[in-house]
Amino acid sequence: MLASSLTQEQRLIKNLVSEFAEKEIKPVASEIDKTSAFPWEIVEKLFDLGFMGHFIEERYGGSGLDCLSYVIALEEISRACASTGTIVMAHNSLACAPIIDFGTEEQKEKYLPRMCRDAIGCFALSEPESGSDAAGIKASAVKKGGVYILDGTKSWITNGCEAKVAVVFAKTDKTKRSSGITAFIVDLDAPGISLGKSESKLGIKGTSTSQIVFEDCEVSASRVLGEEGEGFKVAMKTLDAGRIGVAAQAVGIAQAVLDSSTRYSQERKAFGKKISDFQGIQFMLADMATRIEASRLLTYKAALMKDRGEKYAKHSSMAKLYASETAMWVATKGIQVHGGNGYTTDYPVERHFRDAKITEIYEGTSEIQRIIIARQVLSESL
Ligand code: COS
Repeated sequence: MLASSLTQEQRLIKNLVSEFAEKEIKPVASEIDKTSAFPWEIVEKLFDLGFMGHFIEERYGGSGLDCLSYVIALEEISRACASTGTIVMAHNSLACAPIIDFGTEEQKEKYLPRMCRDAIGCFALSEPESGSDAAGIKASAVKKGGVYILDGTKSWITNGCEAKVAVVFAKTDKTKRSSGITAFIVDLDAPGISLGKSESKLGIKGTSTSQIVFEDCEVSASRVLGEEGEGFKVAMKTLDAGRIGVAAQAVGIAQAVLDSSTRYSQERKAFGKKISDFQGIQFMLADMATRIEASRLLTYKAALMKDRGEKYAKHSSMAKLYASETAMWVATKGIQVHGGNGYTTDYPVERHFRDAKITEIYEGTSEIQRIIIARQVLSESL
């Protein structure tokens, strides 16, 4: 997918986001990382620009845009600041998207206008003892008349501290694994909800990652998202799409490393010449650029398949797996190009290195992506 084959709208979005990211996000990215401060000012501007309601139809106040323009925007945002990319992604891919895809008209009218105006969303699936094994969650939702009583602790919730709305997964039938899970839309200011442990992380430090604790929390039966017992499929389909976003974020982080490494190699001198004149450095830059382009193409392909209504789960996992491992590889090489300087906080590559790591973990580890891809490959050969 060459830039020239993007639609005019997609090219416009690329230019708009890249200009915004360069001017407003990149200059403060290092400070966000150092202070671990949630970038409220930037997020408010992203709401105003329509990027927090990317997929939400215009009739609810959103931008009604496609997945390809989403990955283009996310790459540019994450290239400037991976923390901001994560906040945008958790909100759009994991909180808004399942409401768009599985919500009733009443649920959409109640939540989507707020979620493209100012209400940040989050996705509460993982638990202290259940990450990769999503069907093993223990949180329970017991039906009593017209309400469900939610109990349990959700862990690693991106945007957990700032979110107003959560898509929460709980067992409505504890005797079953995946088919006993139901998804709910939950207002986080309801009684019986509190924040638990807040994580201190290696990277994406401008994001909050916290536990959300539910104790005798009443949720109306009208907030069931999809059908009772269908929550696991809601989660899996949401993650199938969400992983394309993580791939785009990884491409953005890797591109930032390449930008920085290319610039550095043309400024830094050793043995009387610029280090970019040495083949050892040139080969690293060439390999970085090639792997990034391959990751971008896989990501664009998965996004296009989704936009065209084709089956895309295998391609989304392939894009996420390859782009995230590329980001980590590129970040390691980028530090090598920078030498001792790359190991210090004077240069941004050490931040990119720390930020890249999460893309191999969240929304399904690299090992989970390999399981999903292998299952598909094996079933296609039957
Ligand atoms: N879309 C729709 N349905 C899906 C699906 C998908 N992508 N993946 C699985 N299902 C369905 C299966 O078809 C099966 O349905 P039936 O019971 O009707 O046959 C059901 O869900 C159970 O599937 P499966 O047996 O494959 O579940 P597993 O427990 O083996 O788990 C993996 C599958 C490992 C893929 C899943 O647990 C997973 O993705 N884990 C990672 C979770 C994750 O990304 N966590 C991060 C949280 S957000 S930071």
